[in-house]
Amino acid sequence: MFNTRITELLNIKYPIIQGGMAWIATHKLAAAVSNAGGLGIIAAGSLPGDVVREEIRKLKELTDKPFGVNIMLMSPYAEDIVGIVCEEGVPVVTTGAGNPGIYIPKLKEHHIKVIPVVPTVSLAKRVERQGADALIVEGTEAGGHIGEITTMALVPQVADAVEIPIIAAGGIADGRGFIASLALGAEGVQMGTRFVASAEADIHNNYKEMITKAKDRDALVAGRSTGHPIRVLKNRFTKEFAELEKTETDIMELEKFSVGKLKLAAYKGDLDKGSFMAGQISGLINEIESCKDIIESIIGKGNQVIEDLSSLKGGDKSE
Ligand code: TUI
Repeated sequence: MFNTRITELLNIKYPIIQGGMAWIATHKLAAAVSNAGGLGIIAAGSLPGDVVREEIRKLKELTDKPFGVNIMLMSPYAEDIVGIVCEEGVPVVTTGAGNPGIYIPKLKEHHIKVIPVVPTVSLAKRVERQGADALIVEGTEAGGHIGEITTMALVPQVADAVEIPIIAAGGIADGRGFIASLALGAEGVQMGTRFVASAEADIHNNYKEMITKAKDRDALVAGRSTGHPIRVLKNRFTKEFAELEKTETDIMELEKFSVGKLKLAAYKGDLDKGSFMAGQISGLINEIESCKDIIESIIGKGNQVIEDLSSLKGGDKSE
């Protein structure tokens, strides 16, 4: 049942990984996903090392299943976090927002499985050469910091370009997206937005409701002019940010305007000033469910989709 190189590599029941969303992916969410048979991830985001170490220890009290830590490479603490995951015996590291190449040798020495997020074929090939164990291939449909290529176009191109197993991300929230990803050559999926709108996500309820109420066109891209585009749900913050971007405001000012706004969304649920990062698939998500229900319904619906598709099989038009 959906046993792939990813379930084998990570020693998990289902090939479903939780995204490492800064300020959202705490030990509570990660434990719920790991206990439901997926891979839960703690997001280091821009947290200092001692806080991340505590999160790892709290997670270990809640699960004996495999889990991971996401290292956001633009964080000033990225190098410290690499040291901490090595000391704490973390089994899996995912990385985002940069090339993790310089850290891979140390992580591998500590027998940590390294799975970078890549938004292009060229970076996929480079990190494979540098020793990555698998890749998370993330399309522009995703929430937060994004690349430019869609999941549909990027996943098969990376699948053809590398030997290591790949996990599709960006725009996936149900059994149809799961099976589509496998059809494109992925051996697992990573979901962020779907798990933000879960019962166990330890964030303000307004964030979850922003997602369940969102429609197909509500997840916009802000900050293209800064070189760090982020996908975020439309609100007063995105409107004011877009207006600032049209003016001569320099990049440092723009970055300053957005710093801290994600925390404001996650902790305070500030509907006007918060930055509610979320993917284009928000429009598909209408209910807050437990991580166990989310995962089991994806697997159940996935089996159903395969069955339905198999009736299309065959090429003899005369039948
Ligand atoms: O990292 C993410 N999503 C994030 S990180 C984040 S915190 C943040 N906030 C404001 C500005 C910037 C970051 C919020 N959401 N997803 C994984 C991801 N990684 N998406 C795209 C990339 C990526 C981009 C460029 C990975 C590597 C990369 O490499 C460039 C290079 O150095 O070659």
